[in-house]
Amino acid sequence: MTILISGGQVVSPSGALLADVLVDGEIIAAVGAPGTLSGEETIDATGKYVLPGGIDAHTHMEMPFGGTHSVDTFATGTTAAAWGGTTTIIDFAVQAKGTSLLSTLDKWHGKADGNCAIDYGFHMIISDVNDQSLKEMEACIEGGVGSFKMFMAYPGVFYSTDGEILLAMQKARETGATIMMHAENGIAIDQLAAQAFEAGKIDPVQHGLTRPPELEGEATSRAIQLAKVTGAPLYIVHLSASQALAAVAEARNDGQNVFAETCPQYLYLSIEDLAKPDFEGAKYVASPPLREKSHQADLWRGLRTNDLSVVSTDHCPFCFKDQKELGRGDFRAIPNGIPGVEHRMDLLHQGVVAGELTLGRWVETCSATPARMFGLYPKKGVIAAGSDADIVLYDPAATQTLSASTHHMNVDYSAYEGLEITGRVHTVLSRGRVVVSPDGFSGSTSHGKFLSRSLNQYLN
Ligand code: DUC
Ligand code: ZN
Ligand code: ZN
Ligand code: ZN
Repeated sequence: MTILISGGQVVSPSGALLADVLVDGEIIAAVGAPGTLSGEETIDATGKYVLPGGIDAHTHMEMPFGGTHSVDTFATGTTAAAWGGTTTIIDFAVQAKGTSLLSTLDKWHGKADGNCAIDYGFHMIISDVNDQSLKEMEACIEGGVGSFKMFMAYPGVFYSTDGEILLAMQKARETGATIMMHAENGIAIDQLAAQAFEAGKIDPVQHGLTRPPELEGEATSRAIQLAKVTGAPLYIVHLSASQALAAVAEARNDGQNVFAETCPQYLYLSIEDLAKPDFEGAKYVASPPLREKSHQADLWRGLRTNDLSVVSTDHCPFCFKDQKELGRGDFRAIPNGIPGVEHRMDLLHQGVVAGELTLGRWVETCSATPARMFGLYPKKGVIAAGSDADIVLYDPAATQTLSASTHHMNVDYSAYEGLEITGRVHTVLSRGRVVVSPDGFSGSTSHGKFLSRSLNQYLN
């Protein structure tokens, strides 16, 4: 069956252009001047943007953390993603200490395969660096997982020493893999957190106060130096602080292969949210923590100048009731994470409305660049003949109010409760199938396919 998407403005990193898009089965067959193509069915996109489907390169569905697990399953989380105009996620398989990377990958396939509404891939979290893990990095790459996250935070859990990071980076250099880094100095942070707790400071805001931005800046700089020594490409995940951004910008100016992502929560929320009374602040506990508002302008600028190349959500939902509440009495026990997979396209479109980003940059940071960074281009990330028909019709004139009462994520609160947004997803196609329309969700949680990715296409 062919579908013509007619009359819309097709948006790419170079801007917006009136064009028609012809979909044939799962693939885009042609992009042509208005009125030059025809299809068996037509979707009228007049007044809408026609975007390549969003790619959220950082999500955590069903992730074990601190004795509990994130509450979106692959089924609920990918359905919510589709509602918000995201047609691909890259989630993280998490190696537990004492287990192998390959058994971890099998385990994550077991959770996701057959249970996703949109296409999905995996990164691998390495938390046990040993000869077997290093060897198995090669098999992961063969299996379409060529990006590996490591942690400079969480001593005793996910943490790797500088020596371990060096070894994994050497392997990345050898194989073309990308090392993704959670850059916070966890050794120092754990001391500060213990001191605060012993002084009777137990509220959620302490989570932010004991993880100062300087310790993100320091870890980011250290990761950059380790990457330089080894020659490995480095991707800093969830960058939140001006200090870390400055380190990334300097490395990029020096010609190093360093990339970074930020997340909507760091652009819109702040430590003032963490300081909300009556334990409300727990809703905003994530790591790195929400910062002073003064960091936000730097992050928007970083997105404009490409020192920040990607916007991902770090979607990691824990319910307020019974999960965030585990940390009443000790902020250190609040599970870390903020839900957001549904709202990334909207929140960044709001940046366009506010004059922070161009339309082209919106699509570039939310779709085209993550596709290239993680080996999915041009199957994903672009509206062009031959690409998968992952297409979003976005209505820039519609308005909406974000709320837990209307979102589709399986979590009992919204970090953006009451926020008014100009713009709204109208229709979403995943590989040619209409999965969201004004009539509602018409997809299926068996539709999504595993994406075996190639290596970072900026470098390989
Ligand atoms: N880092 C993440 O990327 N996600 C959840 C928790 C964390 O520390
Ligand atoms: Zn599989
Ligand atoms: Zn992290
Ligand atoms: Zn994460």
